[in-house]
Amino acid sequence: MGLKNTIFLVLVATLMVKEALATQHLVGGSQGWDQSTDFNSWTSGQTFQVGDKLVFKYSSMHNVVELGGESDYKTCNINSPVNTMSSGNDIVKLDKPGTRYFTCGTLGHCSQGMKMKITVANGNTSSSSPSSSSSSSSSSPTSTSIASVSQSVAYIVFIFALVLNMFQFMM
Ligand SMILES: [Cu+2]
Repeated sequence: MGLKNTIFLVLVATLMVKEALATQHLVGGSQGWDQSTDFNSWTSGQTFQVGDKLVFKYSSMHNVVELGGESDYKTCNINSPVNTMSSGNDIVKLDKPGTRYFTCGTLGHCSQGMKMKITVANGNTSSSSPSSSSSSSSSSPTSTSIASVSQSVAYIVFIFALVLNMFQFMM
């Protein structure tokens, strides 16, 4: 009984830590994916880490084209895209570190500045296998303030769960 509870609580705490570390970035903030949005200033206020997600919200006059590299990005060449999305509510998972390039495929929008370049940092590198011990997820590096705040909340929950279990063993 006690052991089952411990395993359960450790699993819950591990999930919470991982969830707290993954951020969903609403691209462009409240203005969304639009040619009036200043994407340079938006991206400069964000920290992108592996496991995070980008959420593109936009009207039907736009779409999302992921470009393969810097030269296509600079010249607004959308003829060899890596990926194209057009649902109006697209989610892009940042599954590996590196630079990614996005623009809009509507004629003229890229040259009007509707494009962004993001750098994904290798954040939480703990293995994704569910059998990994809880200690691996507690060895994350210190990062931005928002991430570390949510991280410490998750820690408190985790420690609380452990203490709660120790009490159950003593009963
Ligand atoms: Cu557009």
